[in-house]
Amino acid sequence: MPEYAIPTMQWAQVFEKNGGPIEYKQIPVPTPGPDEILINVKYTGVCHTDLHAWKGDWPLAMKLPLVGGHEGAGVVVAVGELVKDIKIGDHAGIKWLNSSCGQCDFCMASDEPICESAVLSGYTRDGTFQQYAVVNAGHAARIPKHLPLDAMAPILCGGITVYKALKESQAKAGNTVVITGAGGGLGTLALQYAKAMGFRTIAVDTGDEKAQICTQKLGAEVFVDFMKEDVIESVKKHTGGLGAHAVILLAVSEKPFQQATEYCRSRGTVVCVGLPAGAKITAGVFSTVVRMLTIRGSYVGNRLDTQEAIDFFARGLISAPYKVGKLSELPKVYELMEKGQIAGRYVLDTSVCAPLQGHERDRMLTMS
Ligand code: 8ID
Ligand code: ZN
Repeated sequence: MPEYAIPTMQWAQVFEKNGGPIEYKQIPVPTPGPDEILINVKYTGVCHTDLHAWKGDWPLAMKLPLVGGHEGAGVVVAVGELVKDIKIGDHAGIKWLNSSCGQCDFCMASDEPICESAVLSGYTRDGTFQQYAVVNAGHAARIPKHLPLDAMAPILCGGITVYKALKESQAKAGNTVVITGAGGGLGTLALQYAKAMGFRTIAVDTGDEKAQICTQKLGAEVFVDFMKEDVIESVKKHTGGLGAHAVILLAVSEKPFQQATEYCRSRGTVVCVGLPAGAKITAGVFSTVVRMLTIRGSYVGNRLDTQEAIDFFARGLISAPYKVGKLSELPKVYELMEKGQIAGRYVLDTSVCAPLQGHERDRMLTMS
């Protein structure tokens, strides 16, 4: 078993209050409890959830000060005394679910994301925007050693979440699924999982770069630009007038949540995944009843969804775009994300941490 020298201090991105400065600084390395492991995070994805957490725009209490992040892929460097099946040197991942009670009705039914005592990485517990992070061993994702950890990181929230949502959609091979927010982190992965699962896809987002990626690289048959086109009419036109069999709502905007039932086919399913602050989903009761529509929420995935999502990736079926930056660049990533300017995911390399240079320090201050 290889031994790793674990430092006492490490680099992290920390904020003390919602919307306040994000400080890139050195903090102590955490110690794992008896049923936990310590992971040397090599890469962490930046999910829009992390931006919601920094802003504090959800009705859900969080830890402060906080190290955000919940898509961390790395190497196990310490294991608690009760952990038997994970060894030092293994590759493992940290996802949104950091632990759950294991005893409630939901946990017993493998529905641990809705456990009321769930601990959330980068929200109620420090997450992956640091070089060393702790996770409950039972909830750590097992990552086969031959898989690249940078491409793996976005699978740990984005991949699992969209794979689960596609399963919840009840779509069958050959059905058409609309992905709104298709050019973003979750959306680009959703197009790839949908393709691998045998679904046809219509991508809804905006801009030439996202249009090109969605149709040329990710398998969408049609791209609908929500800034230029009437989404309801376009989807109906491309589905023979009946609408799509399912809609996966990933956009961080309320409007698509208001429109979705109008272009979902009778008997179809609308799956809410994106979490725009304060948004509501509305649908006419009459049409929901007489068209037998299903509207449901889908929230990350359980441990089996996790391993299945990783397995799709391991079999070479999932290739979504991502850019790699440094952990120190997190505020810049939030700026780009807020403007909708990231096609795919931004992944941060946590191994190249060093004190900030003058111009980088100025940039951090503009975010406060
Ligand atoms: O378990 C869950 N339910 C879960 C898990 C992970 C993430 C939910 N989320 C939530 C996040 O908190 C966030 O609210 O899913 C949402 C999307 O996360 P993301 O994919 O990480 O965000 P992004 O990369 O910024 O992509 C958002 C895309 O939506 C597009 C943007 O152009 C961007 O490409 N978009 C917007 I904003 N408005 C749109 C509209 N009206 C739109 N696309 C279509 N129509
Ligand atoms: Zn996420």
